[in-house]
Amino acid sequence: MKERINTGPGYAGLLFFVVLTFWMGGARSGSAQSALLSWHAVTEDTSGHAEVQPVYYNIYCDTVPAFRPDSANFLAATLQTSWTHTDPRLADPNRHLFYQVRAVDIWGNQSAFSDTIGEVGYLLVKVRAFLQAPYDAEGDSMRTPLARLGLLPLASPYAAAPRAAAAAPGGAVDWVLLQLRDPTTANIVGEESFLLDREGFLTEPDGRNRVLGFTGCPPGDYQLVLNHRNHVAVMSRGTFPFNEAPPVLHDFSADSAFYEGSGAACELETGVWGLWSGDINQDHQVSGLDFAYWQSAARDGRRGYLAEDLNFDGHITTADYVLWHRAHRRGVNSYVP
Ligand SMILES: [Ca+2]
Ligand SMILES: [Ca+2]
Repeated sequence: MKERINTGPGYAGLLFFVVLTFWMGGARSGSAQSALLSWHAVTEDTSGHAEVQPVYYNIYCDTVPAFRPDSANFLAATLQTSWTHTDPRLADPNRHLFYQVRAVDIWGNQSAFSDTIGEVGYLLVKVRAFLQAPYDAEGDSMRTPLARLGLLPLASPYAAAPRAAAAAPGGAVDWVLLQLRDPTTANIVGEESFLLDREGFLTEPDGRNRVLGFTGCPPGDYQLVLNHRNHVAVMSRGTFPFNEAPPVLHDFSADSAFYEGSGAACELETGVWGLWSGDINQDHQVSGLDFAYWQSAARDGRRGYLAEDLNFDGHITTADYVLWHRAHRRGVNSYVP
C-alpha cells in the first residue's frame, strides 16, 4: 500500500484551484491493483465568485510523467471529486502511471491542468546532443538511416534500462542511455533509455515528447552522463539541479566547455559539438579492441543493427573503419568515471 499526497500549492487555473491526492492499494497478486485519485471540489472561480454547479472533472493518464493531456490519454470524466482507476499496469513494478485532472464548468470553461501526480516521484530533464556519425553539417541535424532502413528496434538496446516504443518513431536517430550521477561519488542515481531525434533532442519513446521523466530518484544536484551504444560516453562538467519543475535545456551541442574533459567533445562543424564515434565495445576508449570487433564483423559480412556499424547503414564496411580511425588517431577517451 502506498500513499502520496501532493503537498504543493496546486495551481491557479483559469477558473479553478485543484489539489490532487493519490492513494494506491489492493491485492499484490491476483486482481489488478487500483489507484484512488481525489481532489478538492471547485466551488469558486479565480475571481472568487461562486462557481455554478455541476463541475465536471476530466482525468488523463499516461506512463510518462511529462505527458501532455489529450484525447489519446483521456481516462474518464466524473462529477465526483474522486476516481478509482483499476489497471493491470499498476501491478507492474517496471511501469508507473501518472495522472492529471482538469475541471470544466457547465459553460465549458476549463481550468488549467492539475499538477501531475503518480505512483512514484519523478524528475524532469531536457537534454540535447548530437552524435558524430549521423551528423549532417549541411542540414545542421542528424540523418536517420536506421529508422529509414527499418533497422531501429522498438526495444532499447540498453539492458540497464529496458523499455520499448509502442511504434517505430520515423524521425528517430537511435536509442541513447541518459544517467544522473551524484557529483561527489559519481554513483548512478537514475538512468533511463530515450530516443534521439534528428534535431538532437532526447525524447520519450513516443519520439515527440522532449521533456524526459526520471522516476525513483530524489530531487537533487546531478551531473549528466550520456551513453550511446557505439559512441564515446560523455559527462557534463557542470552539476545541475533537477526536480519536478519544467526543466531548462542542457545542451551538449552548443559548447565544448559543457563537457567534462579536454577533447571529450567532437567538433562536427564550427561551433557545433557532439559525441565521438568509435567505442564499439563500450569500454570508454577508442582502441585496437574496437578495430578487432569491426574487422571480425566485416569479415563475417554481418548486417543489421550492430555496434560495429558505426555509420548506421546496416553494413560493416570501410566507412565504419574510417570513423573508428579518426577517433583512434586522436586518442579519444571517455571521461565518464
Ligand atoms: Ca572501446
Ligand atoms: Ca556501416
